[in-house]
Amino acid sequence: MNARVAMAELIEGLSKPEKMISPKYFYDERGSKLFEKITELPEYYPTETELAIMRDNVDEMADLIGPQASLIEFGSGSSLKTRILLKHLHEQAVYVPVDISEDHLHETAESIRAEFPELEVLPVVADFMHPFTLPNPAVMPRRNIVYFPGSTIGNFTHDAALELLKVMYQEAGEDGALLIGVDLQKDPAIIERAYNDSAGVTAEFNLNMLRHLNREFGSDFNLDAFSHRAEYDEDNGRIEMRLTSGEWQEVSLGGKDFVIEEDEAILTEYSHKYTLEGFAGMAAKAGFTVAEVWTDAKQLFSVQYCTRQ
Ligand code: AVJ
Repeated sequence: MNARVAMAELIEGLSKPEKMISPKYFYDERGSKLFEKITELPEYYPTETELAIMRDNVDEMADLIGPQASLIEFGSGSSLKTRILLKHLHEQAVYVPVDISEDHLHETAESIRAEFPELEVLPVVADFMHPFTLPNPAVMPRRNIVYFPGSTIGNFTHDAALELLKVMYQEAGEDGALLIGVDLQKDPAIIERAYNDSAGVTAEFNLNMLRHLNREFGSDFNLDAFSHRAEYDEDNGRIEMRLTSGEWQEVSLGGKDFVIEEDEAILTEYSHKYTLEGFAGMAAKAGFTVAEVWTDAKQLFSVQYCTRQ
């Protein structure tokens, strides 16, 4: 994303009645490391639960996907989950990671190539919120499988999530399918604990967003004044993460000044949790049928295989 567009978007968010900053600004180098640490926390159940679901069911997934598929990952994961899937696919044909960050993408592509020398890896630099052109592989794949692990879908409001599913529908093509990780609604106490860990890593991750903006966009947020909040909103089925300023401050960004009142909060992230019915309903609006759902014994998390209707 170009710097001028990013600046305009940041200014727009900070000009809203409730100030907000997109969760994509979490992920500078330090932020990515902090997220890694989050995934290893005892309270943060999504990563290890999804990984276990993949490990336990990957053979069945590979059978459903069939041979010579093109795996199109939205976001350049290079995660363990992706590797497990690639390892088990039958006659794996092509891996297409799609990401807006070129650096990250090429790093991913290189490490996947090193691990899977037979696999054709064709990275695409694109903003996957909008349709993009798929690369031409050496051997025509039998079908496209869009892969979207990690419950990243949770970051999007229901409207935006539906738009994204429509792009996935289009990229999957005629006989294609979607394999997606979706975090589930459950006892709010379990969810709130996952976003308010006792070691304070999530708080540090949240705060790092402002550190990132200060460095990259020349703003002057007083980091010391902010504290981390994460609350589960049961009506909307989502975690809402905020940074609350304990003091009045005036922040300048891109030539504009923003007043932050004492105890005013900036919204930094939504993390939506779904019921199985809720997700199926949204997927149906995008043209998908949920054909298979795998969960863990406690029904904390799901991986869902969706075919085009
Ligand atoms: C990467 C969006 C799936 O929502 O759980 C973790 C990000 N934020 N702890 C999530 C996150 C705070 C994470 N996602």
